[in-house]
Amino acid sequence: MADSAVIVRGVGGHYTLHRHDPPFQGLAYLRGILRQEDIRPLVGDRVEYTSSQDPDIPFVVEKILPRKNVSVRPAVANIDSLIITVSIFEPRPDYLLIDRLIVYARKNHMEPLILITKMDLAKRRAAKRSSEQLLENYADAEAAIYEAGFGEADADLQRFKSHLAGKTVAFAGQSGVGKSTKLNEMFGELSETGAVSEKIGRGRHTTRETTLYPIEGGGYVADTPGFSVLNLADLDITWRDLREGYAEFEKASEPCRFEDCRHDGDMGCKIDEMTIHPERLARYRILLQETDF
Ligand SMILES: Nc1nc2c(ncn2[C@@H]2O[C@H](COP(=O)(O)OP(=O)(O)OP(=O)(O)O)[C@@H](O)[C@H]2O)c(=O)[nH]1
Ligand SMILES: [Mg+2]
Ligand SMILES: [Zn+2]
Repeated sequence: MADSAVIVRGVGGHYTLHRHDPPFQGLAYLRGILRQEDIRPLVGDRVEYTSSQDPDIPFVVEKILPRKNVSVRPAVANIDSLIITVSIFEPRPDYLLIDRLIVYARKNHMEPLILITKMDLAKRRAAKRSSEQLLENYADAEAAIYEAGFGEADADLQRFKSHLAGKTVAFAGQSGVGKSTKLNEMFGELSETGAVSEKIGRGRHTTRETTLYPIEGGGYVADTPGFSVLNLADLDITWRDLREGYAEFEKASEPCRFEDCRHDGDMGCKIDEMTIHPERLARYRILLQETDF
């Protein structure tokens, strides 16, 4: 009889399995047949496992259950929400990256969420402008926006945490925006409960591997290596996927009626700066060039 669990970590062919209810955690290797089939198990995969004869690695993964979705960068399966993390200061927001991640999340049936960090630095004029510009750009993008920072500026973090309860969520965003820091602030107590065997890397330690941390009360959160390069064509995103990634186009009071319209300034197209924030529209048109099919 095989039980099921979730892969929360994979290093050198060894996988840590976890289940919330009934509680279970253990180390497993992969059944040979799965290795031959060249299936690469991912963190987030739901698997069936049995006991092994090996006391050091007491379990065997027998089967990988069907995936809801797979994110490539970070490599995680079955993500419910993608936390697009952006800081208002060092590094400054990479708007094209945010736009790409929203499209990517929509296409892969993940809920896009925007977490704005370093709000405590909003007393600097440039940082404050960044936070305003973010809110303006994404006001109608149908991605919930939360603001967090050190000290009093982290008012939203607990509200954000409740939003995530029971879900499998992954942080994405440039290196240095505070993904590991916010994860620690929200779920830091995890490392003390013994739910995970090691402490989540803090502050200046750059994250190198993707690990899933069980969240108290159900769900998982993935800390991931930071990344800043993401090309839409590499992610199999077509121009139609791109267009569908923009809630603004659908919500327009005067929607474009052309079925095959790229909203690229074509004759008769109703999409313009009144439909969507001008900067977001300009970037959409840049991203169209990335989807060359
Ligand atoms: N002022 C301020 N600094 C922050 C905040 N959040 C994170 N930082 C700092 O930003 C730096 C980078 O934070 P990390 O959490 O390591 O960033 P990361 O996104 O995990 O980076 P990678 O793992 O490299 O992708 C650290 O020095 C943090 O202390 C914040 O809300 N306010
Ligand atoms: Mg990190
Ligand atoms: Zn159009």
